[in-house]
Amino acid sequence: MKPGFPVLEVSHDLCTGSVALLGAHVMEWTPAGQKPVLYMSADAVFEEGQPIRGGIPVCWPWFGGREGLPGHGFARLRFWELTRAVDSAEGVELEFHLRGAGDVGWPHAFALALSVKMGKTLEINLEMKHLGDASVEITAALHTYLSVGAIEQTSVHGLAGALYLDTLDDHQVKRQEGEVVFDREVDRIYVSDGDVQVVDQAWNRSLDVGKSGSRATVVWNPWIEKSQRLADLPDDAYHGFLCIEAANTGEDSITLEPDETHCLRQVMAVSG
Ligand code: TA6
Repeated sequence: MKPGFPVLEVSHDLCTGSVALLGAHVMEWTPAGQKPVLYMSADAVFEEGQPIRGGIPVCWPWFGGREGLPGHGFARLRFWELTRAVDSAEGVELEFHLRGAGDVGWPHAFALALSVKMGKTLEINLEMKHLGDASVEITAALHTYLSVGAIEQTSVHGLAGALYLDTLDDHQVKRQEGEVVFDREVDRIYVSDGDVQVVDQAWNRSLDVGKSGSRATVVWNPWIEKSQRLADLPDDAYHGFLCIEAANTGEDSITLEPDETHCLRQVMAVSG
């Protein structure tokens, strides 16, 4: 299904990619000579007001579900404005803005800026400025879907020993023993401000995922039953992706005073 709204296509010596104005949503990033790094569901829905299943959904001003409100906030459901596009030998830089005097479930003025630097690496910066007149608590995530050859032969390194909230087991606090591996649904909020490496044995490659402005890393794979339940995911989709999300959630929510800004950043590179 082709989007029914504007999508910026990037074609550069170092990579190809695309970014939708809906949600300033990075949909594709493929470094030259590589398989696509971002996963996009073959059953994704491209309609205003619907989240896109894949790429990098921007979850703001809340992460997760809220009664009667859109899951993961409204920012990914709004059309952003392209304010900057620069092509250079290092790649393409794009910047998008979303400003509002308030929105559904969020009666506060705000200004968001998302910058995308796409080349041999992919860097996403979400700058969130609170323009209201009292402090607010925000949760957010860059909800990145990464393509892998086979989830059963994929492991996430860099979280050994970290505490995490297991959202599938009553949000109990547990400690990660060894690398994160996948043989069931995984939906965990790790307490971590560090980088991780996704080791994809099937495609014989590793993805280095760094971040800043975040002390929570969400790791998600829907596994079989949830893949079958989600209408915008093929039944076997769990096999070919995982989410590694730079987040401010769990113990790492952000409190912003009026005119205060917070920046959430994620950087990806293919290594090995
Ligand atoms: O980041 C993990 C998660 O919160 C999962 O619980 C799952 O719901 C996923 O996000 C997808 O959320 P979405 O609203 O995009 O379907």
